[in-house]
Amino acid sequence: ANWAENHIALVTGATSGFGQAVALRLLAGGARVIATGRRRERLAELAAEAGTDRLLTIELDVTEKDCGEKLLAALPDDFAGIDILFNNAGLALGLGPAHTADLDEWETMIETNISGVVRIARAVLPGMVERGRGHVINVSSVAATYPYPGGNVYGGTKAFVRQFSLGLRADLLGTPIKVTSLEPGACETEFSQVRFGGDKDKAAAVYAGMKPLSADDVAQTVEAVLRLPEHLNVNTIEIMPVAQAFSPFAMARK
Ligand code: NDP
Ligand code: 8X3
Repeated sequence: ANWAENHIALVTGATSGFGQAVALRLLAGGARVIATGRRRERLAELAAEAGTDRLLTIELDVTEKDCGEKLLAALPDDFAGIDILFNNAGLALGLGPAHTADLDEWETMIETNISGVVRIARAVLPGMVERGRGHVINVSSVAATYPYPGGNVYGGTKAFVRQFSLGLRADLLGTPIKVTSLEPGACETEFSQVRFGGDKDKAAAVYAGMKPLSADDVAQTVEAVLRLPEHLNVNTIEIMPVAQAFSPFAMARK
């Protein structure tokens, strides 16, 4: 039961979805967890639900350039030696074609999913290398590999996360630090509500009539990856609901 005892985990985007589920699983496994996100009231709810002083909640917006250093500077000693990073804060905005998309939405995705992931990784990695201990799990997506209409910049950001993760492995060779690119398919969280600007019906329609992954399915996968032997690195892990698969190429026919 105490598989995560003696670990200190930083989870970004812990106010909802995968991040919240992973934070709860890590806590259940005995870890100390730093749970972060922008929504203060959600962090308070998580703290109330967890009911343990092994949880530290900190408001953090990954679109702020110095968020990584600021976070590390704010950590009390008993949360300072982060050895698990669940680098997860991210979002999709819109599902329209590129030529009508909102440039501000594109830039927000790039700032959050690319710059945010990079900022947190850059802040946390030196300590992991110094202590000779750590596992970074960056949250990519099936959208990194398989393009779909309207996925344009979102898919591009997730392809970045995948390739960045593989590049980190190259740089960290010779250290015991692990890096994994986690690439899930359709999972019912607040993801589609955010993508569709809060339209709950449109979000629900994405998962209608099929069984999507749950946030805890993803957290269970993360736990499994974290529990593998020290000498084994999962470079990438792609998961989908059984009810999701691939399509033939689309053709524009006359
Ligand atoms: P949710 O919308 O449920 O959760 C997203 C989390 O990211 C929230 O906790 C949110 O917190 C946080 N977040 C967003 N923007 C920022 C920011 N600027 N600074 C800090 N935190 C931020 O969606 P998911 O749990 O589904 O998404 C988590 C990750 O998984 C994302 O990277 C997403 O792209 C990816 N993903 C999702 C899939 C799915 O089908 N659901 C499949 C594959 C990948 P707050 O708003 O409080 O800041
Ligand atoms: C989220 C999954 O298929 O909506 O990354 O892009 S998908």
